[in-house]
Amino acid sequence: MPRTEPDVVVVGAGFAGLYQLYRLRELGLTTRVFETADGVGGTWYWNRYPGARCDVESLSYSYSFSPELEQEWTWSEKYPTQPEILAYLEHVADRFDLRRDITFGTRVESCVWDERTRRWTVTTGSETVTAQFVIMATGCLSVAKAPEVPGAASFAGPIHHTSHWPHEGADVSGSRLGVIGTGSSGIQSIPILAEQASDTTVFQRTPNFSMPAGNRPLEASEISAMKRDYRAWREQQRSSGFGVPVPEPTKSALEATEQERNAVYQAAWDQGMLTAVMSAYTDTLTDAAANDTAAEFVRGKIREIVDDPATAETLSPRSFPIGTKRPCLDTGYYATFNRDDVHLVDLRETPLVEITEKGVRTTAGEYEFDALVFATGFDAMTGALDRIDIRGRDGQRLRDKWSEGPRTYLGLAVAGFPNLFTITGPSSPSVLTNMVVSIELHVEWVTDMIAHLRAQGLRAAEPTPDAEDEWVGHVEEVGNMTLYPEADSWYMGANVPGKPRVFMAYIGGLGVYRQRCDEVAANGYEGFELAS
Ligand code: NA7
Repeated sequence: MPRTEPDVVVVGAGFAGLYQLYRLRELGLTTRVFETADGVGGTWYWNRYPGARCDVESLSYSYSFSPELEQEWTWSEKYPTQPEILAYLEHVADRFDLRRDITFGTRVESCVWDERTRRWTVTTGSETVTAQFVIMATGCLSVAKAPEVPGAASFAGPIHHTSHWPHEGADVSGSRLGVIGTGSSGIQSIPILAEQASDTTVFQRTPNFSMPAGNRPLEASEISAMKRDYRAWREQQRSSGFGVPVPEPTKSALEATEQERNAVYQAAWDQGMLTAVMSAYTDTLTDAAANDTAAEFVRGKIREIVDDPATAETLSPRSFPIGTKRPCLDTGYYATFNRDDVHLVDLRETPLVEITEKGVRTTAGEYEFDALVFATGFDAMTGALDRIDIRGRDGQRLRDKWSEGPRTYLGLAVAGFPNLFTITGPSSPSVLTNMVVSIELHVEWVTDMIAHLRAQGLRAAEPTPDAEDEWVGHVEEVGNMTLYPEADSWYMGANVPGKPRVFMAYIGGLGVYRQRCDEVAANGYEGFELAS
């Protein structure tokens, strides 16, 4: 029988939830994991659209905690596909016998702190359990959002959201297809969808910077070299800025001649790596003029690839600095617009008005389709937490506390919400890094803290308001030293109407952040109030 009074409840069974369960079990704690989906995988369970891939290389985007797992799993391509990542996570769940503590098909509806018992009451649709600790492994990109226009229910054909793609696949062959959204999901799927559909129209609100992924099968020799050197590589990952070791730039873009710069950017472009162009110089993310040299290089590439100059210009981002919205890696995205059966609609010129029975209406008129794809992204970072009724001390609701933007200590814990931890929570490096490395950091840190509390006979831990204020201020200060706040990005909450405009990630670097977390622990969990 599953326990109704486990030591810990973990919400979510993606990369974070699975590893958290593994660690807690190692500590000898009883754990219940609740997962909305019918299987493990989190993001990689839901995002099954054609072309879905991670944009961090396979050999880096995997757990480091088990050298045996590293040796026995073999990735097939430079960038892993969604089915391969999901197969990996299913393998992890089976290998470590994790499923027996996971309740699938179950959404957590509320978590309420009881000061008297120092326990959380967690309610799902079907049961109520109490636990000493609640760990939110709910993911940063797990609540999908639709375009904010009326009428979707009236459309006569199918509408597929990229993040809820049908498990059996969606056959768009021979269809007139409309796609709304040109973020990573749109950019990855549009080239494949356009090959299947008879005619494809892409509705673009903001053009994005994208670079060729240069995806390819992995050579046996590079796999064995990595398997040989995995330990050293993992160490470098852990101390790197983004969770992917890259050479640190030493020079300002403005100190280089245009010719030098273009050679450097070309090499970065050819490398097919997400951060290569942005990390070629020291000041790309902090100085507008330096940034524009990289942005202009990519715009030049768009002009080279796209035959029609007007289409190339529409596809060229000009409203935000490169890197301040998540850039994309693609396979043939810009060239897709050279096809006669692919059309681009600029929603800045002619905004969306509504979805109709026949298709999509903009201010320029109605477009008729047989099927629609919404590649319109997520209520990121806070969306999943906001949807659970989380009430801390004195009945305070987390969503009320965060009404002006998320406030956390280290992105890990929240003042007023004892024994609640957020894996890759807002104001941690999370989405600016290789997520698996950030997840491992948080899971290990939280597990160590719980072990410390139990060893000391302590029952509760909670950040002090001062520690939280200091961290929130620091995250903002570091963010303001960069160009990130200039973009209307999901990092800023700007893609969701009415959401407070706050930079929700920590850009100080993963290695620096790790040191800070380690220091906090070494100083007896400085900034936390520990209670018996
Ligand atoms: P993104 O990156 O948030 O992209 C969503 C796209 O949908 C983007 O082009 C949006 O335009 C567009 N969008 C969203 N709402 C609307 C409305 N109402 N009207 C028109 N266009 C709209 O989500 P993805 O799923 O592509 O990628 C998410 C992350 O997954 C990605 O960053 C990687 O980290 C992996 P906008 O730019 O807001 O003007």
